[in-house]
Amino acid sequence: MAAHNRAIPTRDNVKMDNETYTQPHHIEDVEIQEWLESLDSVLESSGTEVATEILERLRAHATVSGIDLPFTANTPYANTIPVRLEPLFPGDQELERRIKSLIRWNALAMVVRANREEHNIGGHISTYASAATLYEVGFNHFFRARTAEFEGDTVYFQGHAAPGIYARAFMEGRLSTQQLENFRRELKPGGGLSSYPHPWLMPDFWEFPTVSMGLSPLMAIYQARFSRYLENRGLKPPTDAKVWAFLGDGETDEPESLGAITLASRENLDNLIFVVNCNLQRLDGPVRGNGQIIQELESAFRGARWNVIKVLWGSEWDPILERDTEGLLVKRMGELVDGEYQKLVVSSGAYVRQHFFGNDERLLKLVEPLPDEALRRLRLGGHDPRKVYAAYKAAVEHKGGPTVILARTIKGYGLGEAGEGKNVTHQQKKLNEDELREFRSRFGIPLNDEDCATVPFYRPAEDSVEIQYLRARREALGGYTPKRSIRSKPIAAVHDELFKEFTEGSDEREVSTTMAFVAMLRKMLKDQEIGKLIVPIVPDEARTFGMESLFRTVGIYASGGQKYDPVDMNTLLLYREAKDGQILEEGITEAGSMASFIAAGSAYATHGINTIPFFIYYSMFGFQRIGDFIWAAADMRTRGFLLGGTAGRTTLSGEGLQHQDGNSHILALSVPNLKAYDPAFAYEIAVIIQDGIRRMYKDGENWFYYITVMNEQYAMPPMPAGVREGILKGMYKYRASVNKKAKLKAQLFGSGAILNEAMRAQEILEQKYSVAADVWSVTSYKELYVDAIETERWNRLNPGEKPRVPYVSRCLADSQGVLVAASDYLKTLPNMVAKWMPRRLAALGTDGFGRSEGRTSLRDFFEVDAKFIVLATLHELSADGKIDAKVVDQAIGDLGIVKSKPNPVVS
Ligand SMILES: Cc1ncc(C[n+]2csc(CCOP(=O)(O)OP(=O)(O)O)c2C)c(N)n1
Ligand SMILES: [Mg+2]
Repeated sequence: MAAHNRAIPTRDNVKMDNETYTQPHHIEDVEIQEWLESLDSVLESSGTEVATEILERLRAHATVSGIDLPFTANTPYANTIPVRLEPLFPGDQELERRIKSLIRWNALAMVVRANREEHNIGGHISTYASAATLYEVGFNHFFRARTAEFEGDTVYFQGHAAPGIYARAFMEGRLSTQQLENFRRELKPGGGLSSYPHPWLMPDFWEFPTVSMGLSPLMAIYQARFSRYLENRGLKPPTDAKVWAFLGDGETDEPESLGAITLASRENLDNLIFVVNCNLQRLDGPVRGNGQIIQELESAFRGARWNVIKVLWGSEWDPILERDTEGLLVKRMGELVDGEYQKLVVSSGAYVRQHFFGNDERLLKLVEPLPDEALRRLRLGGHDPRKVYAAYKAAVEHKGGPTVILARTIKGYGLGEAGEGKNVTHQQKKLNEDELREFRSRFGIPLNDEDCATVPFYRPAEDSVEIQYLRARREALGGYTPKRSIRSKPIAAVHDELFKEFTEGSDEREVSTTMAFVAMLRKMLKDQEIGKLIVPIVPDEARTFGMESLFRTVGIYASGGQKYDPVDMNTLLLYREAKDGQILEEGITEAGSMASFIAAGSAYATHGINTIPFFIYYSMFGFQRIGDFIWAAADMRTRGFLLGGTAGRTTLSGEGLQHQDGNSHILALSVPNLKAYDPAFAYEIAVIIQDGIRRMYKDGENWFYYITVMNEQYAMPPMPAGVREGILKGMYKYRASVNKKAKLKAQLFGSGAILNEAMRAQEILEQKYSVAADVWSVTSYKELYVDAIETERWNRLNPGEKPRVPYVSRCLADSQGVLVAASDYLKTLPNMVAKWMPRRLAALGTDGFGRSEGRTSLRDFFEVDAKFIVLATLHELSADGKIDAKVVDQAIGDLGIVKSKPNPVVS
């Protein structure tokens, strides 16, 4: 029967259950009662292990006897931890409640005041309102700070709960009234607080950007795994530090949120704890109005072998549940869909009695002694510190795998008419005076009516019991959190020797820039100082980039070691996995690989270790696919190298439109602290990487790098003298024309593998058309652009001073002739610096969809090969009146260009 297979109760099977239930059930009940009682007695006399064994045997027996038991990964809609196993709450619950209430008030005040000050400045009240207990139990009892002796726990805070985290830091005396006053107004004198957790904007406070939903759960998983990687590789001692990730229930709909949960269990990450704030609502309305998000998540996580702890009902429910010897109440709890639960939140006690308990006389009886008001105030688990404490304690003590806590809460808890449980609550930013007073009274904030109206921030005196208690708790846990600090020491060496070999050329041997990079990586891995710090990351693409020899030399990280003899054991390039393996072979997940890159590239702060990640991937699956993770990496001040492999729309042959990347350098423009390079030669890469390591890991600058590498093979020339600065700044003259007498002149700009096309064009132009052309290698249009706009800005702000000249203009100041640029990326890349060039620029590029074709045909199709560079040059000369248009027309024929060919931009 279909209904049998449902793990989650829906209206249909609820109805079915009810029908079964309304049949004469007397005998059935007695029987059930007997079974339950015998289980209870086993539990009492022999404990849970024996009871589990019996149930498992019973299940097996049932299957053998032909009973088709429905599969379910769900447990009943009840707390996972039974009352009898609840630990004692170790804190002063009343005092903690008072502190929490004050934090609630200040968080609310921050948002309300900000929006009074400036209409629509935004901010969120209801997310923190629902999560306050979840955080406060953590702050008072669990989150250990980073200290000199202990690395500390890592906490990913739900982005929209930021006001609550600020309000706590205010109570701790870490943030001033003025800073709170300037919430979301960072440009105010004295600074303000950023809307959400942004390490870029508050580098001493926030560690992890979390507000783009779905990123933090995935980052947290890889963070926890990276911690183990550091331990297994001997880079840090093993600790019991935890990674906590707080997420919204709505957030779990992002594919990234649940996308890597099997990695966490596969890797036995018992250092990882997810806390899902299940307020059953998202921005627009219920997360699963017609279903149950908690049960859905439970089955997903249990299916992925996580330890799932449901915290659904508060202590007030315990005595009622205890009276319910028949299990009717738990059954009823599992019947409601979330839309109904949400309705109960906003309803009166009488409504709850009638609509929740009212469908069965026996249920009504259970709550008969309770007045309506008490029914309305039956707390949910996520608002009960005792229940939350029990769950957290169980989570930190759990061994062998990750834990997820599904905590039921109310969105906008305590806002009453102003939004508690209402669909509009996410957007609530303004409370009127009555609503403020009600909130004040409900949480016992010591403010009179008049003061209340001005929504002041409230912090008890330094010597008050509240502040003393809060400080003492944090002291016991090592200090304050969140707090970001750079804990690593800069590296020492400059590594000239390491890179020298790559500046000497390949002696006519044809190699690709990818091969050159891999050779550099191999060499870096052997270096005394940085070797062990290198973290190579690949998404199942090592063979694509010729990195398989590294499997043998440094090994693939496998937390449990290699449990089998690899099929290629006796070969040189065997697939070697090891507990201390260095390569993070992530499998086919660019998002996961990027999360590893972020963990490794921010370890200088999180762990105080200068790990240097090199993440190499198909360039098309980088910015385009996981751009938001790259943006988060930037926010986090992540350091390291992204290598866009098989780059270039015409350099990657055969693969067609989903692989051929002509976009990534355009997308890289948008990341402010990213340096993006499109190098042509091995020595250029060597210069960029060496300088990058110096800047990031020696001088502590907050950059990260994007370098495209290609698989077209050609001889790598030795490095000419004096080009180092030009490589880093974005361009240098690579090969000047030897023809000093020619009247016709041109400057050709090439990048990446297309530089070779520019050089071929140079030869054709000299030999066939008497044009003396200089060839420039443009390693980074982004660097040229950023320098130019900065220079322009300086000039604008310093009108009386001698104007500065952008680097690109300086390079070309004495140049002669027409200007033609060609790259394997969109035409806009060279065009964006055209205005700082001394004359008009003709830009060739690869706008349009890729094609499955060979390199030669692709370059012809996209019009970026030598002949099109020649044509563009001649056309520019003709436009300048230097040659006749007929020469150009003739050249089209001579060069073999077909005028009627399709337009690559739109075909
Ligand atoms: C990727 C992404 N999409 C959309 C949003 C906009 N957004 C912010 S909060 C929110 C609803 C959050 O609901 P939930 O995750 O349940 O958190 P709650 O506030 O209920 O705890 C949405 C859609 C976002 N921040 N990130
Ligand atoms: Mg929610």
